[in-house]
Order: sequence, then structure tokens, then C-alpha cells
Amino acid sequence: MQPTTLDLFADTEPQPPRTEQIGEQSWWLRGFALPCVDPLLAALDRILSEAPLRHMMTPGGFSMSVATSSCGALGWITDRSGYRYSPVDPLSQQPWPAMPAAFSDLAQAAAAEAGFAGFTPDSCLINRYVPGAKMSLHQDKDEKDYAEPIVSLSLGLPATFLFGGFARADGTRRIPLLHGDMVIWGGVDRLRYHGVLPVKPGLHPRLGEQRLNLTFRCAGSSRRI
Ligand code: MD3
Ligand code: FE
Repeated sequence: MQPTTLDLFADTEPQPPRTEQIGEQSWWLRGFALPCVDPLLAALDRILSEAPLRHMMTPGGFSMSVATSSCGALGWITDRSGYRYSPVDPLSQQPWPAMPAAFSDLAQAAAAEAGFAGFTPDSCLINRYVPGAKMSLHQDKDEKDYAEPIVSLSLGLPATFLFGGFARADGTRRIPLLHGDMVIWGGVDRLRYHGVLPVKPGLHPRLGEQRLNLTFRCAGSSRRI
């Protein structure tokens, strides 16, 4: 047997842990989605052909730098009258595309790793960042049941995620999210402030000049009675 240089490194270099706890009930699963990227992207293409990405208007009248769409029973929307979940895509005035099993199965598997067994999302928000696009610090408060976690999947270009505290002015931790990474945010961490720094220019081998982020949510009433 003639070991290659790669084999030697694989055997001797200490590997960073693939799972990292970043909050009391928040977990970063590096590369968790890598084995299923192909079916995910195929399903995503079908969804975006039905419900294209668009730059929504905030209640304050600014166009978001991130382009968004959704699938599942509910989709997150914003316009001059506010933020909310809607069963209908305002562009097509039709229901959002159904959530593919490839999405909900992956989200459920990731949530289970973080101790949230049986997670059944009814909404997937799709965010596209081109270089320069960002998301300012905010809390996710439009979902009905904060006992349900939010599960995120990052694809394409890297981004620096800001994980904050419970007040806007609290300090933030910077988390470098890569293609295939997933994060689960639940329980006591569910209402933390968070955001994304402007995405740096670059070309991802699979997705080109963009970062896609999918967040799986239970937006409607809780599945727990
Ligand atoms: C932490 N999206 O769509 S996902 C959003 O990368 C959003 O596109 C970011 O924030 C993105 O609302 C971050 C990760 C995320 C989502 C919800 C959270 C992190 C969270 C809720 C509480 C704490
Ligand atoms: Fe958010």
C-alpha cells in the first residue's frame, strides 16, 4: 500500500468537530447537507420556476437586498402593510409550491440532531444573496409558536452569520457559514437577534455568484396540542 499525501493528512491532521453547539439550544452542523445537495437543488429549481425570487418591499418602503421566495403551506412576505405569513404567493396569486420531501426530511433530520425530534416545517423561506447583499440584525417573531425551532441550510458562497443576544445592542458572535452547513436555533435561543454581513464577491463552483439560504419553519399553529 502506497499512502498518498492526502491519506497522510487525513490520518494525522486533527479534524475540527463537525458539530458545534453555539448556544444553549443552537447547533451548527458543518457539511450536514452535502450528501443531498443534488436532489435539493433539483427541487429548488422547480420551486423557483413556479415562485420566482423577488426583491420584496419592507414596510418602510425599502427594497430588500436579499431576493426571496417560499414553499410550503405558508410563505413569508413583506410589503407596505407589514411582515406576515401568507398561504398565497402575491406574485402569482396562487398557493406557494408544495414543500418537497427532500426539504422536510433533511430539516427533520437536522432538527433531531439538536434534540428537536419530530420537527415538521410548514414553511421554507428561500433567500438569495448576491455579493453585497446582507441582512441587518433582527429577530424572527412572525411565527406562531416559538417552541418550534428554525432550521437553516446554507448553499453556495460563504457568509458571515451574526449570532447576537436578546437585545439589539448585545454583542454578536461571527459564524462563517459554508455550502452544506445547517444550523438549528430553538428553545431559549429562538428569539436571539441575528443577521448576515454583506456577502463577499466570489464564484462558487456549484452555484456561481450567489449564496442561497433556506430556513425551515413552523409558521402556523403548533403541531403540539
Ligand atoms: C437565529 N436568514 O430569513 S438563517 C431570515 O442566512 C434569516 O438568510 C439568515 O435570518 C440567512 O430570517 C439567517 C439563520 C437563522 C434564522 C432564524 C433564527 C438564525 C436564527 C432565529 C433565531 C436565532
Ligand atoms: Fe431571521
